[in-house]
Amino acid sequence: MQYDLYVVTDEGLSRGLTHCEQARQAIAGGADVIQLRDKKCDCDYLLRCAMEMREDCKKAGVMFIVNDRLDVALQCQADGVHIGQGDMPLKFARKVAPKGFIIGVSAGTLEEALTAEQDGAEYIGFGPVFTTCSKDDAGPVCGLDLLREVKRRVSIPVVAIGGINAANAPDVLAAGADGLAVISAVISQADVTAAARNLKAIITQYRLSGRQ
Ligand code: TZP
Ligand code: MG
Repeated sequence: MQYDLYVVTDEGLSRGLTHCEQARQAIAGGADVIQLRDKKCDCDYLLRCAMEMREDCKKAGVMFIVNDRLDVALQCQADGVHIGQGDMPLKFARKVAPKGFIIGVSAGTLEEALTAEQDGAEYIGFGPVFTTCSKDDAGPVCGLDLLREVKRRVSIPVVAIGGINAANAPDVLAAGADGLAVISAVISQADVTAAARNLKAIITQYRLSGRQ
C-alpha cells in the first residue's frame, strides 16, 4: 500500500472547490490517497461526495478513505476509514468492516501509536508534526524526534500530518514518514494540481535518492 502523498479534502480551507473538485485536481497532481474529511456538512451531501470520489479514485487507482464516518465509508465502498482517538474504537469498526478494509488511526503520542498497531490498524496518522491552522483541536506539536521514535517502534506505515509543506517535506521524509498527509499545502493553494505535483515530485525524488 502506498501512502506517499495523502491529500485530505476540506471545503472550508479550499478556495471555493468542492470535495470532488479538490480530489480530482489532487489526483491529477499525483495524490496516492484521498481522504474525504468534513465535520460540518449533512450526511446526504457527504454521501454524495463520497460516492463520486469513490468512482474517481477507483478510475485513477488512488486509495479512497473517509474520515470519521464508517457508515459512509461502507456505504460507498471506500477502501477504508480514518478514525481519531475520540471516534469509534478500532475493534468495533473492525467487526463490521469487510475483509481487506483499511482502518487508519490518528496518534499524537508514542503510546497511542503503539496501541493503534496492537489493535490492528493498517496505518497511523501521526501528528501534528508541526503547528497547523487547519485543525483547532490538533493537540500539541509532536515534532520530528517523536516521529523518528514512533517509526523505530512500530512496523505499520506511519503517515505524518500537520503543517507539512514543500519546504519541510524532506525533513519529514528523512524522519522516516511513510507518507505525507496534507490539507492546506495542497487544498488551499490556487493551483491544487500543481501543489500536489510539486509535493509528489519531492517525495519521488527523496525515494529515488536511495535514502529510503
Ligand atoms: N490532524 C492532525 S493535524 C491536521 C489533522 C487533520 C490538519 C492538517 O492540516 P495541514 O493544513 O496540512 O496542517
Ligand atoms: Mg476523527
